[in-house]
Amino acid sequence: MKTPTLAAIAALLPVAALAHDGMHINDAYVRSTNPKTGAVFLTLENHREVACTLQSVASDAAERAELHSHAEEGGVMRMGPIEGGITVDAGQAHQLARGGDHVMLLGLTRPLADGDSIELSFDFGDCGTETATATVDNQRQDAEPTGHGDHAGH
Ligand SMILES: [Cu+2]
Repeated sequence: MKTPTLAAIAALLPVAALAHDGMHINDAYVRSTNPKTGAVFLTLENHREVACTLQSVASDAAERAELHSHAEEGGVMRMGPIEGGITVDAGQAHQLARGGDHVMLLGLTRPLADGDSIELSFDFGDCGTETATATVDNQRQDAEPTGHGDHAGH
């Protein structure tokens, strides 16, 4: 168990010195521009000494959560489920960002508005399970490498 005191100390130390060697989920936020679906963006940090794979995500806020990516097919950007999860090598980070990988929320149990928070559970298989809170922020502007921010409503 992490205590606030340990977390505060850990924040002052470089990654390699962290006592907590699990997966970290940083800077999570949600975009939801229709009442049925949303997309979650965040950064995965692997503080372990082995590669870890995000296998699935669950949330009480939606009937289903899927790992999605955007990919170009014949000049058209399409999004769809990621086969085999998202693997983050030891000591590395992987960003889920607009126009790229994201967690898709399907069948929202209630419409989400700016400022709402949802809880998410991340299954990393052998690397364990982590939870995170994500706040809805439809105003946020990330870098959008594909210019495809309006695709499918997110
Ligand atoms: Cu999607």
